[in-house]
Amino acid sequence: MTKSSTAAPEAKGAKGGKKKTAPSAPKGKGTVGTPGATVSKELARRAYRSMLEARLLEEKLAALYRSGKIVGGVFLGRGQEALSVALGVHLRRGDVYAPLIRDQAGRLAFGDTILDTLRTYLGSSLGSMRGRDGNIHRGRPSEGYHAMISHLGAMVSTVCGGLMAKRFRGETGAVGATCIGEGGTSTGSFHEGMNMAAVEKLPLVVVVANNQFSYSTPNDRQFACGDLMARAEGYGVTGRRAVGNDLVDCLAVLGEAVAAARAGKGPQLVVADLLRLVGHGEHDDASYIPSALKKSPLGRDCLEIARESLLEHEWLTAKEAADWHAAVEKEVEETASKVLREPAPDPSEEDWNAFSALGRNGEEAR
Ligand SMILES: Cc1ncc(C[n+]2csc(CCOP(=O)(O)OP(=O)(O)O)c2C)c(N)n1
Ligand SMILES: [Mg+2]
Repeated sequence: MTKSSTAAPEAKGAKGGKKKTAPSAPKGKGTVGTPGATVSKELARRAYRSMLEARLLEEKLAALYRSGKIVGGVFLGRGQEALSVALGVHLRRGDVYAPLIRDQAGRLAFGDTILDTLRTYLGSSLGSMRGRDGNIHRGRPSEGYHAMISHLGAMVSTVCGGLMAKRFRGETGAVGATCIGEGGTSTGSFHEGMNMAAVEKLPLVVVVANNQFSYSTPNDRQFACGDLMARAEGYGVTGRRAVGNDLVDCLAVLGEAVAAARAGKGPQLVVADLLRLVGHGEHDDASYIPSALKKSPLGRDCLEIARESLLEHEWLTAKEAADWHAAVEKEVEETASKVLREPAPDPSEEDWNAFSALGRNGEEAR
């Protein structure tokens, strides 16, 4: 697969920042939209930084995969970082978050680190998964960061479960969120989770990243309803639309969705159109995606749009953009070199047991 690497932005220098009103989301059938929603400079900068980290980290993961250093599949979120980060950045400690395979940006915004990501992919025993899982099935459930079971709808239910548990414990103010592909919305799991969330009026935010393909299956072979927004009405939840490759719009729409869920307004379904700019996984050359689609506005790179938009708003200077790029690149390279030298798990010391919380000698497993 040919894939250009993310070029370092040119440093040109620009002025300081100010607060701007985000563009309102384009209106479509059933759209609630976000007229007048504001996005702060600080939020936009944090989001852009996480997008940049995700992009450069994933480029490194792709290179490590191609050089045979990563065992198993590698699934990347190139082109989907704006939407992903916009969800992660609006969540806070105590919330429940279940990212999927294209959510490296959201994960970093939620508090995951470049170090732990590399430790997981490279099978280091020092990572949070202790070298037992190769890629995206990682999380810290006790911190509300769910480890992915499947990309195809299962996580809507686990987030609902986390929110129900909080309700039973009398905890208030938390939001639960997950992202899903448009293909995943065709599954029974998605339907059951959404329906339960609607009936229970859970503070759930489900973001549909409509990247036009489910692996190689195009949307006209995936659903017949024309517009996924129509599903919100069917479930009896609020529907919103975001421009999937526009960071400022995603931040505004997701900000409203998360705030509405937190304020007790029930489940929020956000639908965003975009294009993944890589294959389904690094084993896939994505040759089934028509070049006309790649050249359409949908195929524009969200990282470039975000950078241009932050420069235009004077929320970021060109020098900062270049410095951030260099700093993140350095961090990724140095962290990868360090993790490549870390120990793999030792099978003779493993105490993992699928059916018991007790270790080999009867002591509580870690
Ligand atoms: C039950 C099941 N069938 C097939 C797969 C393989 N699979 C994983 S993701 C995927 C496509 C998902 O498409 P979509 O939901 O649109 O998400 P995207 O990959 O586009 O982000 C497929 C076929 C699977 N993991 N589980
Ligand atoms: Mg898809």
